[in-house]
Amino acid sequence: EPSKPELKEIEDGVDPAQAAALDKDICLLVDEKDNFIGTATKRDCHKVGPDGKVLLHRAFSVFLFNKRGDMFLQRRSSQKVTYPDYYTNACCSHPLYIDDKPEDVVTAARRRLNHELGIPLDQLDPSLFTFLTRVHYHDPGDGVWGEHEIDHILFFQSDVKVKPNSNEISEYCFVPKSEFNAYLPTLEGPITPWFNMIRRHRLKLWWDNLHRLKELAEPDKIQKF
Ligand code: DMA
Ligand code: MN
Repeated sequence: EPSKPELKEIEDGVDPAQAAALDKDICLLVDEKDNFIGTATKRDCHKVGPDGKVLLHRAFSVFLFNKRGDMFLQRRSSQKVTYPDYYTNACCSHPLYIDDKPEDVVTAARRRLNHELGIPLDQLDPSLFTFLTRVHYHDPGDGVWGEHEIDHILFFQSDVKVKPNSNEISEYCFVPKSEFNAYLPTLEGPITPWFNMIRRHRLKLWWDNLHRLKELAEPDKIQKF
């Protein structure tokens, strides 16, 4: 029997690689205490409902520093479905439901640093990640695609080889701490809400203390800034 041709719907204005992830990636739904309570597609986790609400899911944000202490800053590509062309920290994404279980956050961070920044996995030693805290935030984005996450904040400091993926990142640089405050206002584009929140509330403290981050970690806390 001849196989039935498979009709693929093309979503208006959504890049094919990004669209594929919207249906393929299964994210982790959590309660307000970050307990895993179920799963939903990346698409369903980022659609803003008619009431302005977005499903609460688990995420991570990596802040990457080289050994001199300069921070990796990137611009999200125009192909990103959420927050295209926004400036932000090195790498954000979601731990997924893989092999019938929730993926560990550091495993997910290594997977995405490899995919987005092109960093070889053997340069991403899990012991070099510091899990600082968790941030619960909601942002309606463009009104169609938004965020509502418990975001696990990870710092990573090492001299790594980067080869950014242009489907994810359109611009990037390492910013020295002494130039950061003067540099930000010169960027011709918006800054993501989560990067802004961390920047306002914690970035200076953590950046000043890269050598003793473990002492500042509050992994049990879920902050609402
Ligand atoms: C989602 O990041 C996570 C946060 C903290 C906003 P993202 O939109 O960059 O995810 P992905 O790279 O998986 O599209
Ligand atoms: Mn998300």
